[in-house]
Amino acid sequence: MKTALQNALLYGICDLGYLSLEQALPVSRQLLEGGAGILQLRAKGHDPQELLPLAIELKALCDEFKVPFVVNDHIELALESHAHALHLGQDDGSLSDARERLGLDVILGRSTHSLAQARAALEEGADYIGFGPLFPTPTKKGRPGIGLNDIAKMQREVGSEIPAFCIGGIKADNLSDVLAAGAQRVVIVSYLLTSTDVCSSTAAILKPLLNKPTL
Ligand code: TZP
Ligand code: MG
Repeated sequence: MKTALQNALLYGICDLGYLSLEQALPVSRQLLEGGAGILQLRAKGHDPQELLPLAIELKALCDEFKVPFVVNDHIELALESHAHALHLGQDDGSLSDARERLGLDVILGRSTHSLAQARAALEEGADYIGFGPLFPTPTKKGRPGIGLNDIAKMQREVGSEIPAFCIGGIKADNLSDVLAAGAQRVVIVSYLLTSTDVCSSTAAILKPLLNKPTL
């Protein structure tokens, strides 16, 4: 799955802040049919034990599409669902502890909110990073947007070593600005999950990502 991670340009999230449990699986399938190259289960405020059946279904779905399945925050849930990856925020514990428990094959992702944090995540052994939020976003309330100015530098220093996904407030209207600033890969949550046709919106977002020049 590490090769699949290298190929992923668009990171989709099954976020239970936007989707009901009933919608989670069919909408995730639409994200993957539209071309998302990696899929995360994000379920803030949910009891991780109750998420196990969904996590197992999403893992099987991701296996079908040969894309990595990522569990956000919960190491036990990642272990029990045999997720390909675990994503940890800045306050979610050390990557080396997670690596010890999960082994070398599991992909570890880290959220970063500055160039310094992006550099540190690379040092710490992250397999990929999220970088943002670029713009303020209701999906991550209370965190200011970091803007576009550091993307090119982050891309050169960190994104040349591990996949770096820009995140936060990205939608069809501002994607060209984000790409012009140097982004190579993106995570998009609310714009895709609130779209009336998730599959076509995902495919439309993917197109310019496939055609962008590398730095
Ligand atoms: N981390 C930084 S911004 C963000 C996360 C999880 C949310 C991104 O969601 P959206 O809806 O695409 O702005
Ligand atoms: Mg977290």
